[in-house]
Amino acid sequence: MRRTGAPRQIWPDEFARRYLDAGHWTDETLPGFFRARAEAHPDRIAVATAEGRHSYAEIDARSDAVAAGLRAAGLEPGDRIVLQLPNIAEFFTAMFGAMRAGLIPVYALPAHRRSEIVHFVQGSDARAFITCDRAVGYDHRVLAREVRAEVGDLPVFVVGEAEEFGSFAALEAGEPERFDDPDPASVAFLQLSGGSTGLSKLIPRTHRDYVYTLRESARICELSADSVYLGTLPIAHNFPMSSPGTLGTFYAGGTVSLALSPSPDAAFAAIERDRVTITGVVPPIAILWSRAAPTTRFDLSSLEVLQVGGARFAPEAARQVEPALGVTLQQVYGMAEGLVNYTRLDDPEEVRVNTQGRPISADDELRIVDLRGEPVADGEAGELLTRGPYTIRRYHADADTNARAFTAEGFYRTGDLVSRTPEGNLVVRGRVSDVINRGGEKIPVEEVENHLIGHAQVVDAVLVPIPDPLLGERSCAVVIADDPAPAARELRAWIRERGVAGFKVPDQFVFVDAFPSTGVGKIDRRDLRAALKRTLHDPESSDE
Ligand code: J2J
Repeated sequence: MRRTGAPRQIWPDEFARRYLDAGHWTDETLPGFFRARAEAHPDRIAVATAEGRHSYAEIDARSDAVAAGLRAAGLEPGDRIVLQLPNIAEFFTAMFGAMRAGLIPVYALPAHRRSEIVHFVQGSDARAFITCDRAVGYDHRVLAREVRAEVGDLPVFVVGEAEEFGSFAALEAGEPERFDDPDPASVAFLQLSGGSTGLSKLIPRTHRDYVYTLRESARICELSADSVYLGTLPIAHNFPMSSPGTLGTFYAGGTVSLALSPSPDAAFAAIERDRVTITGVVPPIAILWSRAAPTTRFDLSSLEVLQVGGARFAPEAARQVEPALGVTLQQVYGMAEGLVNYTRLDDPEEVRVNTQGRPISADDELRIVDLRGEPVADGEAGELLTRGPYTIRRYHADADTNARAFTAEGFYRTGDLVSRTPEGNLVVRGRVSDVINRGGEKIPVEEVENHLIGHAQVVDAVLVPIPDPLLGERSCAVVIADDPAPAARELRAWIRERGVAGFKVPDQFVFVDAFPSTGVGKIDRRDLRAALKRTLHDPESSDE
C-alpha cells in the first residue's frame, strides 16, 4: 500500500499568529467541545432520528466506548479511517470516537462506490473502514468486500448486521475510555473536494480552523440551545456538517434531527417530528420543497430558516422559497477547502434572493482576477482566489495539484467565476474549472471521461454540462465509438461496473464521428469541452 505520510495543514507563522491574536483560533477541538457541552447539559437531546432520541451524555459516552474499541483493535493515533455512513446517530459516535482515539476520519459519501472508496483508502493510507449494512437499498458490505479485494486486508466495522466484519455495535457497547484531547493545531479529518479536476482531493482540516467556522457560523445563523438543525443532505458533506450544520448546532448546544433523505416525505416528517428550526439543502431540493409545501400534510411551522447552497440558485426559484415555506432564505456559497459565504438573516430580500452572500471572517481575503491573474474592475466577473483563517494551504499528498491550486502567496484558486456587488456580496456566475455541478453533486469530468475511454469500443469521450431546469446542470457524454457504437445503456452499465457513484453516470449520451478541431491540429481538452458545450445547446440531438 502507498505510504502518504501524516496529514498536515500549516499556515505560515505570520498568519498563524494573526489568527491566534485575533482570537479566531482557540484551543478548542472537535471532540473537546462536544465533551464540554455534554458536561454542561448532559440530558439535553443531541441527536433525534425516527428511531429515537439521544442525549449529549449518551453520544459522549458511546463515543468514548468507540474510541476504546478502535484502540483495542490495534489502531494507533494518527491512523486514518474511512467513514461511510448515512444520516444516523452512529455517524457522530464513529466520528467523535475516532477523533478521541487520535484517529483521522476520511469522510466518504454514502453514494461512493468501489473506485472512490479505494481511492480514499489508498490516498490517505487508511487503516480501517467504517460503514453500515444497508442504506438506500444498497448493501455496503458488498462494497466492503470489493474494497478489501483491492486493497488487501483492511479492518472493517459495520453498523447493523456485520456478517464477517467487525461489529460497530460491539464497539459502542464496550467499556468507555478517555484518551487525551488531540492537539488543536493538528489535522482533525480529511474532507473531500468537490471543486477540482480529477478524482476527489483529500482536504486536511485542523481542529482550530474548523471550530472557528462552527463558532462563527452558529453566530451568523443565530443558533442557540433551542435550535433544531435537520441533517437531510448527506451529513458527511461539508455544508451540512459545518455551515453551521450538525457540528455548528452541537457547538451552540442545540439538537440535530436526522432524515435519511431530503425527499419532501422524509424531510417534512422529520421537521414535524422534531420541530426543526433550520436546515440546509441544495437548489433542486429547495425547488421540490417549495412546490410540495403548500399542500403537505406535515406541520412545517417550526421551520424558520432554509439555507440553500452547493450550486447556483436561480433568483426566480429563490424568490419562491420564502412565501412557499414561510421561512427566511439564506444562501450559502462555500467549499470544503474553506471559505464560506452567507447572506445574513437580516439582509434585504433583494440580497437574499440575488446573491450568495459574504464571507464569515474579516480575515477572509478575496481576490477576483482575470485569466492573467490581474484583479478585475469592480463589479466585473473573474476567478475567485481566497486565503484566510480556515482556508487550506495544501491538499493531502498531492504535489501536482498543490502547485496548480494555490498561488505563490497561498491563495486557493476556487475555480469559480464570481462578481461582487457594491455592498460586498458575491454572485457566483459560473466556473473556470472542469467540474459539472449536478444540483450540488460535483462531477469531476476527467474522472468520468477516463472511465468511458476505458471501454473497449470507445475511442474518445468528453463530458459536458447541459442546462437542466431542476438540477441546474446535468451531464452529457459526447462519445466517438467504434462501429457499431455501444448502446448508451451499455456504457451506463460499464461505468457502474467500474464502481463509481451513481451521480457520476452520464445523464445523456451523444455519439459523434469526430470532435471539432482547429486548423493547427488536436485541441486542448478544455477547449474541446467548451466547443462541444456550445454545439450541444440542442438537447434533441441526444439518443434518449
Ligand atoms: C453556486 N455555486 C456554489 C452556491 C457551492 C457550504 C455550502 C456549500 C459547500 C459546497 C460547502 C454554491 N452557488 N451557493 O462546502 O460549507 C460550488 C462552487 C464551489 C463548490 C464547492 C459549504 N455553493 N458552490 O458545495 O466543496 O463551485 O462545497 O467552489 O462540495 O460548489 O463544493 P463543495
